[in-house]
Amino acid sequence: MEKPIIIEQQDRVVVVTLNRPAARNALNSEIMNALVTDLAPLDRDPGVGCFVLKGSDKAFAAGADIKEMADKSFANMFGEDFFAAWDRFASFRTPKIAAVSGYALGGGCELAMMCDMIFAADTAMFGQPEIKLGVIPGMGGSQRLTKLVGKAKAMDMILTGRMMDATEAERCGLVARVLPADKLIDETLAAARTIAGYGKAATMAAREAVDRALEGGLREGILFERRIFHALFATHDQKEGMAAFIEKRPPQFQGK
Ligand code: CO8
Repeated sequence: MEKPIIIEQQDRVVVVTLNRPAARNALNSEIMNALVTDLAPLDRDPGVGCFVLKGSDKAFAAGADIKEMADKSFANMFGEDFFAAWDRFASFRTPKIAAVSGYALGGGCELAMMCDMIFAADTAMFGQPEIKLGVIPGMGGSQRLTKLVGKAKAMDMILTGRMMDATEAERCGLVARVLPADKLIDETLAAARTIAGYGKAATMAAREAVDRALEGGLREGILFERRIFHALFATHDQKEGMAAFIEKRPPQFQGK
């Protein structure tokens, strides 16, 4: 049987490929369980500095698996706390980049938004079409999309179910970079290698600090950022990074 995800490590970068191309990478429980279980030890591994999550050329992921959900009752969904395990993926502390080519719809768009940033091929199409199925986003989309693109665009996407192309997604802040489809993976890997080349304590701290800007109030976020900034002065990498700058040489980060 095909594996639900493929994991390949290239030095300090781990590339994860969603592997249900025939079903447009519809996210079923198997994919979810594999992602949270198989990536957990890599997330804790100091030798892993960045994750890249990708799908196929046609689809990053076309949403939660509709066939798996269709017959469930409220009691099933609530009782199982269906899809709650995705929160574990979102809370991985290693920086993660979504490389989106083709469709990122429903849960696929929500999965991309759980990553720290999205690089999109010029073929990418984003959407939260759940309204067409009689439901609403269920993997954090109503919250994350609104934080990322603002109320006007989020309401437009979620209430009409329309798709947004890569250019619009970049313009409204959903996407960090738009790239020609044939350059997507190389450019994403280059960024991932850059991130993985820095000290992991600093990159983990940086993403947590940025997330605070979205998750809490400004006052609390600024204090949180300042305290983490102070704390990084206890690391080897801060001493090394600043010394290397002053001595005009490349830094040798050790992740501690
Ligand atoms: N679920 C299950 N199967 C899917 C899904 C999906 N989301 N998307 C595509 N597939 C399957 C199709 O059924 C088809 O299967 P088969 O070959 O057996 O007929 C196969 O993938 C290929 O699909 P298409 O022939 O439709 O491929 P196209 O390239 O013509 O179209 C699209 C691609 C536009 C992506 C189209 O497949 C589509 O619209 N898919 C559904 C998109 C959608 O509605 N997504 C939202 C799903 S709901 C959701 O994500 C809620 C998340 C929160 C849940 C959390 C609960 C707590």
